[in-house]
Amino acid sequence: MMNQKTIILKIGGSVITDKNGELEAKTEIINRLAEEIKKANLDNLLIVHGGGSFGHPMAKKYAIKEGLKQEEQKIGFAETHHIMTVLNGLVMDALIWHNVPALSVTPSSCIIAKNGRIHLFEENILRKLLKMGIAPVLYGDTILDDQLGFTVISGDQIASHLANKFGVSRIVMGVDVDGLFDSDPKDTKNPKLYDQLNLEELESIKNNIGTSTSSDVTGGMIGKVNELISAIEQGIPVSIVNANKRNRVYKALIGAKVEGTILKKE
Ligand code: IP8
Repeated sequence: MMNQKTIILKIGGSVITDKNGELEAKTEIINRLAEEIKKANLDNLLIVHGGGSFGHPMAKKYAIKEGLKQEEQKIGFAETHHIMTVLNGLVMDALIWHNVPALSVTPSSCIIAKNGRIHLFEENILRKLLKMGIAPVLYGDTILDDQLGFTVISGDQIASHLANKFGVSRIVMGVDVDGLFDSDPKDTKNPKLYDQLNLEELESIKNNIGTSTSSDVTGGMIGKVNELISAIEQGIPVSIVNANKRNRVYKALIGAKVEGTILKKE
């Protein structure tokens, strides 16, 4: 048995990479987040990160999410996975450098999808690591799919799936904006930040949520919210905070009051 309920931290790809560039990691931010994770000192943490300018452009170029249709996509499948291991390596470097006991768990080696949704997940390793106080680190990845041949799954889908399976206490989403706004904060002047939304409210404002990360093959902010709904329905609260701003992830991890949006069932 795990001592305390697990907390999931999902770090957005747009936080740890420059989405305007190609294969540009933001190593200073990765290091600062590793420092905040160390400072939070949790022995029940599971970390998931996104793909940003590493995974998405390549997944798009080879249409990996849509599945295997042509021979030429196979190298794209392999390359997209590989480039995600490179980004993951940078995250792991920072975590280990900051003395966080963390172990990379490769999604393509423990998950099989069916029509783009997680179908089989070998979770024993994650459970054992968590029991030992070692943080498993997963990421959005290219994985095999029983129907499509292969596909892409987002870190959000992994986070939400594990939240439901493990009955976690909460999910912290580190993104590149202050939380959920009534309009796209990257395109609008004076957007209003929601500090708390219940499921009903979330459903009613969903269409106004910004699509500024539409270069994502996995759906940007709307995709994120849609993935999280099943976890919120299970009563798992989700805090969305700006990971670009110092100590917001730290505060959310330790459960302190912090600027951002909390999504709750009621
Ligand atoms: O950034 C997608 O993960 P996400 C990963 O969490 C790839 O949506 C391979 C594009």
